[in-house]
Amino acid sequence: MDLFDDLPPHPDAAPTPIAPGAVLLHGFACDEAVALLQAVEVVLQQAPLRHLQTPGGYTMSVAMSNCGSLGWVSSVNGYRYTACDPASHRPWPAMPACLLDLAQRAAAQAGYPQFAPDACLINQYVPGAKLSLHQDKDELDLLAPIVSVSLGLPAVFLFGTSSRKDRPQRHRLVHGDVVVWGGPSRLAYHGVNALADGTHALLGQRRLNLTFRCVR
Ligand code: MD6
Ligand code: FE
Repeated sequence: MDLFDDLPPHPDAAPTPIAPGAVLLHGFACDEAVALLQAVEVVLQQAPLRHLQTPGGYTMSVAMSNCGSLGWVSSVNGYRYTACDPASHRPWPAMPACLLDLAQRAAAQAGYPQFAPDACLINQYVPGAKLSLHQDKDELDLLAPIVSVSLGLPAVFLFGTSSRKDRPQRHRLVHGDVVVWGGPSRLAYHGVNALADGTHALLGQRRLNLTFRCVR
């Protein structure tokens, strides 16, 4: 038992490979987090967070919105990407330059130099909110990676294989961590355990996750 087991890796820690094609960049977004959050708040004024329905008839505990030319939505009719926010019937807000820039730098760092995301899903978790194991497979371009940015409260991220039966690995994601994930891992099942109580200096009792995708 090591006294330091519970400490997050230093932001300068070397990237942790989590599976073939998937890497955790510790603290990659830390220094620019305030600017990212300001840009996200502007997006959320145009396209507020909302709790979507699943095709199975559940209301998701995670609140969602989007920016970019396409946004991911779920309803009792299924999952899909849309050009307009179904709540306002207006196009999703444009992807702020600072978000796009961060996503492209993270992808390049992870070995995906040509990443051109057209969608950014914004997920907000409060204590108790969780995301069940799922695959992200609604994107046409399954060769492009997904870049996932964690801000605010820490979460336990579950990362399995492309078979739902395999027991997932668990990774603690803290403020500023970025996971880039593609190649052989692109269709891995993944999810987020129920968020623990806590208060983050910038975000209070929340975790925000931004996932950048290339849909078309
Ligand atoms: C989250 N992330 O971390 C949820 N999907 O809040 C995802 O569902 C996810 O982090 C695809 C790739 C990376 C992800
Ligand atoms: Fe996902």
